[in-house]
Amino acid sequence: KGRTALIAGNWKMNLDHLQAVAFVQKLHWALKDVKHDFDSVDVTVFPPFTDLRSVQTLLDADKIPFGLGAQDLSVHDSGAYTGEVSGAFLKKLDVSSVIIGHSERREYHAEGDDVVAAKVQAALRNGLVPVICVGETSEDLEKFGASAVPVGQLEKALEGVPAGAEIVVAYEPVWAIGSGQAATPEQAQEVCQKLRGVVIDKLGEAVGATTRVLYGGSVKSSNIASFLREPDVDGALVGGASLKVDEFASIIRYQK
Ligand code: G2H
Repeated sequence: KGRTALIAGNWKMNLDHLQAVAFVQKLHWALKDVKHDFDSVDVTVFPPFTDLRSVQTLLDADKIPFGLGAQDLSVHDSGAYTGEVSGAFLKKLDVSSVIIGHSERREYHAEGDDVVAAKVQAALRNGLVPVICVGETSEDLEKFGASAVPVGQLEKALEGVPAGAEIVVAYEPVWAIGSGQAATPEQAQEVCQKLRGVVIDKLGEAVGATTRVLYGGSVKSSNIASFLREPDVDGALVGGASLKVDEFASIIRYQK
């Protein structure tokens, strides 16, 4: 495929800053033992905001080759927006990427496609790679099939994004999130291929060829290899299984 796999750990609202530091240290050790080759896979962790400074300090001090991501950002860069965190602040903490449009934000915080598109713009404006999440609910699946809703969501998220922009796309069928019921690799491939088609249409052939399209939803060590074998699946956005050191280390060490 020519694209380095990306294993992204979305911790959601789990692990406080002390637990986060201990976790990253343990994970690094678990991977060191087997002389993990970090050239073949990129690892990024997405802790809660309150952990970012501590985790950044640790990654820097111990030269741990994990990327640091955030789970959300404001559409604004600064100002009177109580409770919000700006992309500019994240960038100053060496955060490299930010999850946008996760179904939990869409559902519990009423974030629609307009907000998602504005957040994608805010991320790019601040030099952050947006990890744009799309996916259909089980009702969408019944009514429209698997790909119509995620394709529509991605088209809207990419409106106004300049050709050549660096993005990551994550296909997360809502019915597969935290349910233990992952999509099949074939289902994931079918939708990920269509999503890559959207990236090609909107941002050009070259960006489409290098953009990483991830699968997310009940990924674990026992199914990761089957997803990564698919030609258009370039990695995984991992929730529950990214909170267990041994399990997450096994996912990172997946064998094709
Ligand atoms: C989907 C995924 C991570 P889980 O939300 O983004 O969570 O792996 O727990 O299904």
